[in-house]
Amino acid sequence: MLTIYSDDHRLHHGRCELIDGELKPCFEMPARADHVLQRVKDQRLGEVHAPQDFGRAPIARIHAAGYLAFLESAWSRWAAQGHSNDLLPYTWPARTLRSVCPDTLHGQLGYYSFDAGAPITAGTWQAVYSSAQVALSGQQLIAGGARSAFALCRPPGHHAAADLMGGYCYLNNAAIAAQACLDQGATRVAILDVDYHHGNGTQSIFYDRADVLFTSIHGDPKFEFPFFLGHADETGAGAGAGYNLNLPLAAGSAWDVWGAALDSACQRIAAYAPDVLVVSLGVDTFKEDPISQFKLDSPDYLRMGARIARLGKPTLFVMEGGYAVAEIGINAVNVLEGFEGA
Ligand code: SP5
Ligand code: ZN
Repeated sequence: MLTIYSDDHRLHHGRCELIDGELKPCFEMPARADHVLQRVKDQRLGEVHAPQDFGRAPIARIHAAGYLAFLESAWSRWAAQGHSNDLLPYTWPARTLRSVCPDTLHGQLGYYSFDAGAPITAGTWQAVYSSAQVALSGQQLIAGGARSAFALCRPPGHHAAADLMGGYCYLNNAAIAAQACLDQGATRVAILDVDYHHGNGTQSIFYDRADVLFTSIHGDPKFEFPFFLGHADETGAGAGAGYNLNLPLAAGSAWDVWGAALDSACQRIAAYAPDVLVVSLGVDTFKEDPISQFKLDSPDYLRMGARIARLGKPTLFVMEGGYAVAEIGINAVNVLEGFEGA
C-alpha cells in the first residue's frame, strides 16, 4: 500500500488547548505523524510519496469561501497587530446569540469555530492545505485503480465542518477526498469513521445527501466530546434520510463491543454498495490514549483492518486522531497490515 505524506504538517505546532480548565500543551503534535511515518517505513508497508498539488478548487467543494479566506489570512492579520502567540477563540454564537459574522479577527475566530482546541499558528494554513492535498493525492491513487492507499494526514480533519474548525481540525480531509471521488465519476462513497470521537464535521457536510453514506463508531456524545452531535437517532435528513449511521458506545468499550459495532457498520456499508470506501482512521480508541476512554489493544487494529478488507472495496485510509504517541504508529499501521493480510 502506498502512503502519501508531506513534511508540511510540521508547520502547524500549536502551543496550547483549553482542557480540564487549563491551557495545556496540545495533544495533537507533530511527533504523531513522525511515529506513523517511521512505522510505515519499519514495516515496509510500501513506498512513501509526496502529495501532488490539486489547488484550492477541490477544497472549496466542501468548505465555504469565507471560511477559507479567514483560515488563510488569520495569521497575517494577527501578526499585523503585533502578535506572535497562537490565536485561540473564546466567544461562540451559542443559543440566544446570532450567527452574524463579525468584522474583527477575534469575532471571526469564534464565528468560524466550535471549541478552543484548534489554535491558529503561523504555519497552520500551509499545513492544513498540504494535509488536504495528501488526502486528494491518496484519492487520486484510488481513482487510478489502486485497491488501497494511506493518506498520512496531519492536522486531522473529521471535526471540521463546511465553515467551522475545532477538535484539532481545520479542513475536512476525508470529506474533500470523498467529494473528489464523486466529482471524478463515482456514484456512491461510503465513509467509515473509526476515530474515538464522533466525526461531527463529516456528518454535517453530508447529512442531507444520499451520495455519501456516513457511518461512525465513537464515544457516546452523552459523555464525550464533541458532545453536541453523534447520537444514534441522527439518521440523515431530506434526500440523505437513512444515509447516516451513528454507533455511540459506552466508556470502557473493548474489542468485543467495538468489533460488533464495526460489523454493524460494515453490513450497512455493504448494503449501500459504494464505489469507494473512505476510512477516517483515528486510533484514539487505544486503551492507553490520554484523552479517550475505549480499551482497544494493539492486536485489535489488525482485526479492524481485516474486517474492513472483507468489504472488498477500493479503500482510502485518511489519518485522523490518536494521542498515545509512542504507540500511534503501531496501531495505525496495524490497521493497514490487517487490511493487506486479509
Ligand atoms: C481528531 C481528534 O481526535 N480530535 C479530538 C479532539 C478532542 N478534544 C477534546 C479533548 C477533551 C479531553 N478531555 C479528557 C481530559 C483527560 N484529562
Ligand atoms: Zn479523535
